[in-house]
Order: sequence, then structure tokens, then C-alpha cells
Amino acid sequence: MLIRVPPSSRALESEVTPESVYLSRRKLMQGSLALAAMAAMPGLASADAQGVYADVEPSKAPGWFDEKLAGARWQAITAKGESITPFKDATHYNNFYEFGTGKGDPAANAGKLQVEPWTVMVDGEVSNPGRYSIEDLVKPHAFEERIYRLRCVEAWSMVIPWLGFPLADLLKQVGPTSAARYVRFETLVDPERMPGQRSGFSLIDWPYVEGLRLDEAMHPLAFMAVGMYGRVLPNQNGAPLRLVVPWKYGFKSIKSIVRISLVSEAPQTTWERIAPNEYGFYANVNPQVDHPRWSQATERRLPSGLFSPNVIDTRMFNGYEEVAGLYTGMDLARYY
Ligand SMILES: Nc1nc2c(c(=O)[nH]1)N[C@H]1C(S)=C(S)[C@@H](COP(=O)(O)O)O[C@H]1N2
Ligand SMILES: [Mo]
Repeated sequence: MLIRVPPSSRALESEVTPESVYLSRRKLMQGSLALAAMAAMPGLASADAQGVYADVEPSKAPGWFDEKLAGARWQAITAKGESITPFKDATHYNNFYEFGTGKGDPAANAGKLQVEPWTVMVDGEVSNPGRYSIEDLVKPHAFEERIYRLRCVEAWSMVIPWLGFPLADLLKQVGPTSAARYVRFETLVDPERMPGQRSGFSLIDWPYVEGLRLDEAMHPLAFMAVGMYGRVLPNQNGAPLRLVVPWKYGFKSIKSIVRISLVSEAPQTTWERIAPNEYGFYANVNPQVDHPRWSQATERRLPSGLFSPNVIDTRMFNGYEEVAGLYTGMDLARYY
């Protein structure tokens, strides 16, 4: 977010659509071929072992992940007519300030993150508080694949196939009490493995904190991701558990979560704390409400380059208009 965005220019783009390739390959891979592929590449979704996910780096996933992967519901939500961002871009152009502020820093530094074992503290206004192992948090839920647009407040965007389960299902599991109004999330603090947390120049008061109103959190689109591109989450994308809220700017989608608190008051979030006039609690994608330092009317869809900037119009709620009812009667220029 500490960036300068060049003046937007409307680009003539020749759109390629790897999604169609991906779909047809997936079809091909169903059946016995898929089994063979799965045996050959543990940790990679069978259906995609040789499809558009061919560039996906195979990974060794923990047992809790592999068990669930077999029963995943593929493409439960898709982004029609849009190209899935290549794995390489989604994993090497990241914001994860715990590992540095450069876009390549997370990929370079997050390898040291210790994701096993992993526990998540659930506390506050809940009937079942406690320290949950990731296994216990994930166990009750079936995996779904959801292909979502991700729109960063810095005016770039990607299309990412996530794997995980609805946040609402996790909340039902822990049981918010009637006093719960907001959900507060916290990222791991581990300065030994997170060089960004050692930097004396950091603007951020760690841990990274995010939050949602409870009704937003219960919306069926709000998602807990444990994987992407048919495999376990790479560390730089927020392993082993991260939030994905597709109608909000990317900074709401907090990574590597270690604490989930149900609270009665709106939590102060990391970016609100740093610059409340620039980053609000709601952070709904809104082409009509500009950032004080740049326009939010358009976005660079990655991959983009100097000669093919791939600039497209930004859509209200990032195109997820079904969430509009959450904000009825609210002035979204004031509650940005
Ligand atoms: N803990 C934590 N979560 C974070 C961030 C961060 O710096 N720290 N960056 C946010 C921002 S600004 C964006 S755009 C997305 C990027 O997610 P991605 O790297 O998986 O695309 O993560 C969000 N989650
Ligand atoms: Mo972002």
C-alpha cells in the first residue's frame, strides 16, 4: 500500500482464457487417469495434476489436508469468463508484511514459517472457546474450491482458485453467543521467522489484526482457505489458514491466523490504525470511492506489464453484488 499507481490507461487487451483449457483438462482427468496422477503427485489435486495447474509446484501437505482433498467439491464457485491467474504470479507477487514489504519478499522469506503443528485460539463471546488444533478446526468441514477475484486496495487484482470451507461453518462450530457482534482475527507473531516483525521501521504494530461484522462473517461468500490451485496453501499465501473475503479489498483477507475472537465492539484493524483516512473497517471494493492518493475506478489484472497493462474496470463489491443487502441504508462513502 506504500505504493504509487501510474495514471490508469485503458488498454486494448486480447484476452486469453486458460480457464476453458483448465475445464476441459479437468474433464479429461476424471476417472482412472486421475487416480494414477494422484498417486504420482501427493498433495496435488488429482483432477488438476496435468491441467492448467501444470505449473503448480507440488507440495507435501499435512495428513488433515490430504484426507479432505479427496472429497473436495471442485469449482463450487467460479469466475465466469475470467482467466485464472498463473500460479507463479499468485505466489510471487504477494503482500505479507510479516515477511517484508516487497512483493517478492513473502516468497523469498516465508519458507521458514513453521506451519506444523498449528493451533488457533478461539475466545470471547463463544460457547465453545479453546485452543483448537488445525486438524480439529478443519475436520467437520468438507472442502470446496472457489474461484474468486482478489482486488487489492493498491489497484491490482488476480483470480485465484481457493480451497477451504465457509467461515460461517467454522463460526457455527464454535457457537457465537448473543453478545457477539464482530469477529476479530489475528496473525501469528514470530519475529525469529518473520523478518518484517524484526524491522524497527515497520509501521505495523504486530500482530496484524482484521475484523468483520458478524453478519458479514456469516455471509456464504466469506471463506476460510487452507489451499489454492488444488494444493495446500503456500506459506507466502497465508498457510495454514487464512481468510478470503472476495468483495472487500485484499487487506481484509488476513493470513496465517492464530486467533479468532468473537467480540461485542468493532475491533481496531491494522490498516485503520495506521491510516484511518485511507483504510476503513469496511473496505468494500467500491469504484466510486477513491483512495485519497489514487483512483479505485480501475485495476490492473495480473499478469500485467508495461506494454500490456491489462487495465479493467473495478466493479462494485468486486462484482459480488449479492452482498449489497449487508449494507442497506449505509453511506458507503462514509463507511469505506
Ligand atoms: N497477516 C497478513 N495478512 C495479509 C497481509 C499482510 O501483510 N499480513 N496483506 C494483505 C493484503 S494487502 C493482500 S492484497 C492479501 C494478498 O494475498 P495473496 O498474497 O495471497 O494474494 O493478503 C492480505 N493479508
Ligand atoms: Mo492488498
